[in-house]
Amino acid sequence: MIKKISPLTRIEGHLKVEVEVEKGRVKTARISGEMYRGFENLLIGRHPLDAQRITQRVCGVCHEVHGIASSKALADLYNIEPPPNGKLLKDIILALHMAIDHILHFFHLALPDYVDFAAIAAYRGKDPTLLNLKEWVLSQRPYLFTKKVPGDYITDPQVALPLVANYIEAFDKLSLGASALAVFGGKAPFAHTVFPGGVSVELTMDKIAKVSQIVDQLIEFVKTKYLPSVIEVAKHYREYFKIGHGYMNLISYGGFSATGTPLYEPGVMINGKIHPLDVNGIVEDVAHSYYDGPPRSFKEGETKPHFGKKGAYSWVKAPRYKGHPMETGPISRILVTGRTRREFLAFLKREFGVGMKEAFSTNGRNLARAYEALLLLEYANRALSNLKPGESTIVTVDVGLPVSGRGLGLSNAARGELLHYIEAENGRITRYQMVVPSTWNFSPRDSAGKPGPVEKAIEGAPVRFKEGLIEVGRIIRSYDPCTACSIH
Ligand code: NFE
Ligand code: MG
Repeated sequence: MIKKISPLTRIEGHLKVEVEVEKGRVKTARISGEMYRGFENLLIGRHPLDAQRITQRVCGVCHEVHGIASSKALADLYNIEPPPNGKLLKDIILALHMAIDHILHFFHLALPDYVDFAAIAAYRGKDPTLLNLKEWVLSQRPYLFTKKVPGDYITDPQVALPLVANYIEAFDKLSLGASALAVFGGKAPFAHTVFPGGVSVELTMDKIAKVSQIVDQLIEFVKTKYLPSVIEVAKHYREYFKIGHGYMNLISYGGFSATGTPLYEPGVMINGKIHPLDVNGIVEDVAHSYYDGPPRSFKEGETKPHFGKKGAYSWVKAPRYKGHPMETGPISRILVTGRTRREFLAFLKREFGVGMKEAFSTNGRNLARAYEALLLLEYANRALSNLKPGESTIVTVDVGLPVSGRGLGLSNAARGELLHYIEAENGRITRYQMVVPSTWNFSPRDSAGKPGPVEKAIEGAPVRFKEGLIEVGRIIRSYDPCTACSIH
């Protein structure tokens, strides 16, 4: 029997999943990105610096990450290096953005898959915001809370109410985080101070103090609300350590190194074994995607759309590393890096008595994301204390320079590792290619017929409710899908 989710809600972009169900389990899955974007093509012929502004608009969820990745590719093209303050500020903006993106993912996008918000009807307290939500739920207006996919939701008010309260508080934390982003980014979303040579901000003690104070509040929220909420959900749904396994293949570019002690190391894990990263091993395959051409290195890639191509079923390309489908995300950075791998695995053992194999699961990914939010905010604090007010934050680029050459930017985003690549001739872009986290995770099959990482993770998933695919939905969401990004 073929069943589908289309569209998957609470994500950016248009994503469809079709599964073949046999004896109550998923046999095979196909994931389709359903809308062409064309950012790579529309950059051709433009001034290289336009790329940093335009690519930042690829997505409204991960709003800083493409700007920062592009600025790194452009710094390589122009052969410039930001001063220490400039590198620190880029790291701080990225870390702050990713931490609040993780909070948004868990509470506002994932939690409604686990908790029946109607439990708020039992609320007897005095908190005005919760009372407001109770009234809203009782009014039957909010589709999100009343018309749910059938499933095994948490309905016990004892468990549900604190989670719902944290869901509400998380909105305030997003706004708080955005106000810190605006201090160094000029505004949020879409920082307009980020340039190839650094960050154009006048660095003063009061700005550093303001951001630092917000980072402390976010750390408090992650420690006392976010991480405990994810742990609570994982304890309630222990079987999700066995659901959504996928390949044990991970890719990390390393990152957050401006303080001199990198938080993450570059590397790959293939079938559970770690190897050094070789960027030249990254190839994009379009056998089942709506584009023409053979599998090609990102350095030779192009984006020639061909809707309706025979055998194709997605606008997402299929990046492969030396032929392997690779998963990326907080879990890939954490498990590829020695120090964070040891610490995270010790945390999983302590809290749940599980190990490496169970880290590759729906719960494992959600826990890694919350764990990373804390790592990123603590890193942001270290980076803030390394800033030197009064010293330069930026070196400028001669925009009139008829630059020719190539530039590679390896960077990080909330959903995984992000690559931007530019080629220019006489001051005009001739090629621009992005290999984006959700492109790796949500890729379709490749020329060898190998399913993409999420397609693989869904195989074998239980389908326990006749109407709907709650288990499949939870697996997909543990990757924090962004179809806008994955197609770009
Ligand atoms: Ni549109 Fe994005 C992030 C990027 S996902 S969300 O994080 O890059 O691929
Ligand atoms: Mg691309």
